[in-house]
Amino acid sequence: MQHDIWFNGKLVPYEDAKIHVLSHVVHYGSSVFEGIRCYETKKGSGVFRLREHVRRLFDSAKIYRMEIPYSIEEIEQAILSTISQSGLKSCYIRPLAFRGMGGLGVNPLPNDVDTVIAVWNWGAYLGDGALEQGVDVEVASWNRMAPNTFPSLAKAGGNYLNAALVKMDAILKGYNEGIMLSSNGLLAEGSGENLFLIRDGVIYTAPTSLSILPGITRDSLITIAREHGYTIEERAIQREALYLADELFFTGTAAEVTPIRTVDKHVIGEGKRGPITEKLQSAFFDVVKNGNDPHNWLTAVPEAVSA
Ligand code: PPE
Repeated sequence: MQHDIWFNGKLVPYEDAKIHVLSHVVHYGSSVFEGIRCYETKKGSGVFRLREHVRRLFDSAKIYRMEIPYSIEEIEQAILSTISQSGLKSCYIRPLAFRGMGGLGVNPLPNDVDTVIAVWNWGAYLGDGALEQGVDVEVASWNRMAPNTFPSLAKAGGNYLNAALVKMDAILKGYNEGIMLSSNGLLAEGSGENLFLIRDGVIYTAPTSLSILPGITRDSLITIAREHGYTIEERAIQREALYLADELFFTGTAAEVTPIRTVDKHVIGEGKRGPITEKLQSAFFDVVKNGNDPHNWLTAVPEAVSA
């Protein structure tokens, strides 16, 4: 089903949410966006880490000198009402701010900033069965952007041209996903996920200084892992450590917590979801499915008021 889209302050029917072909974003990728999930928990529908996602949207916009003409609170409310009006109990939420009309040419400063919020159903991101069985991945031949080229703290549309190269190569070779190295050859992240590595009971993940997106699921998993008594080290990791890992998994809003079973055809651990991954994954799903939420990570979605 196609749901109404919030477009510059108003909900409009799906078919009417259109932009002009001469919008700046179409030519230069000048957008910033978020991916957020709303879960149907046993205690009602809740949006996972709404404040953190909306804050990252504003951070991304700030980096690109894009002024979103709404406050953080207004965008949060707009997200909640877009979900309510859709009637969806669980969904993926895509807020996006982009440079619209105002003339072409690289300089985006004269162009309007338009803001939209869309919601839809999005199942397992890396394929059916991925959450239980794990996925097969390769190390991508494309690197993550180098520092001071494209800002990686911004979740910007243009960054995903690089991600799309990685994803297309992986799919065409029969893998589910590609893992990118940083410009100096150290482990970074997947095309749309952060990466965790486990060896001898210690959990490792790349620091944000290696040009990764500061993932909100990553942050949640770090919190959960520490609460379960694990040591987590954010540090530079060499490529070959992937092949020697006991367990590997991806995190992301769309990917949630997805185990990795092979990398470049090296079998990781037992070639299936490992025990620590399973423990952390079920702790994550206990929050978003069962609604056991000690950190207040979920924001309740108000029931739609029928007119
Ligand atoms: N790294 C990248 C490059 C990335 O795109 C995402 C999210 C993450 C890490 C994880 O971040 P977080 O969602 O805050 O935990 N990728 C989004 C877009 C996926 C897409 O195909 O579009 C997402 O998961 O929503």
